[in-house]
Amino acid sequence: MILSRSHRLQTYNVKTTLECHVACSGDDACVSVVIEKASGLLCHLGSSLAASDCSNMEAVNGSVKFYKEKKTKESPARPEMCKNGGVYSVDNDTCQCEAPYHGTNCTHVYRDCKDIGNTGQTEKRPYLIHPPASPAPFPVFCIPNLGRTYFFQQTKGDVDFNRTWQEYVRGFGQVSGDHWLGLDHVRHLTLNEGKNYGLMFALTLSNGTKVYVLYSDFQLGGADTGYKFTMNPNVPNRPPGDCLSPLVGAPFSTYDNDSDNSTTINCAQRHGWGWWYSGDTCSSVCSALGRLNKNSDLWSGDERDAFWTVDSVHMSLKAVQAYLRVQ
Ligand SMILES: [Ca+2]
Repeated sequence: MILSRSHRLQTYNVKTTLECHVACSGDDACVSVVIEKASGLLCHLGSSLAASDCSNMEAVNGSVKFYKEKKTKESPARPEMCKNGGVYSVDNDTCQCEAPYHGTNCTHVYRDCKDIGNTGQTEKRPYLIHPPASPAPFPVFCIPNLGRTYFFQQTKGDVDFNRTWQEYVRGFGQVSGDHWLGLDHVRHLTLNEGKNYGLMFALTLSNGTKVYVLYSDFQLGGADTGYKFTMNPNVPNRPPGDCLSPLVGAPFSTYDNDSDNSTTINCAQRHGWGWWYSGDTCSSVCSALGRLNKNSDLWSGDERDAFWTVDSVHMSLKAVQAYLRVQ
């Protein structure tokens, strides 16, 4: 049997079967080949998938030894198939997707930096992501191969964290530098279906020591809860300066939105940054967002300065990063 004439594009004499497959791959319309052994080898390029429909075949004298289908693309990349702003490229017959979309038809979306890492990208830089719960895409700083999506970072000390409620909700600073991603964005990230996130603090004490504190199953509530967070209460090895455990169930506070459960103190105003404060002690074991101090190992005692409590000693901070990573 060979392909019926209406499904035959070209017929060549070839010396090897390989030559026939090469001819097919060079012809955009070719989706199958039938190689007929006659006096020599006849190569029929076909426009149909011969294997799946025998009505395309007809009997002839001689023997068809085999045919092989050309592997079809995952999905046709025609202009109308490029979704979400993707642009069809005639040159390489693909959709050029606009971030945060990717895939053959630009229908897949990066939900976090882990998704970006899964595509093989490794460059540390800002990327656009779009968790489905978010009404729009937004930029985040990523370390893709480690799956890190930054929540906030303070390394230069050039961004003032004494901000309003609205700024803490929406985010501030540039994600390529010191910044706060925003409570709404983090909330939407932690709603990503099928993903559980750990929240990691990576701290550089002013004496050069690095301290890492990991909280698993971190989940941020929405505006209706005051952005309270939950997490796994079993913090491994009780890390130095377990900052968050005492604050589970506390709503977020800023100087203009005091929910710190103290009737006498406005903790955010006193310290100069927004945080989950609780009670008259405010934030007694850590200050990730206070002013950095690169010159003194020990905390100055000024409540506006950053510190982390390690072995009951308040240590100065010269850098702090916090990121979410898929568990
Ligand atoms: Ca108060």
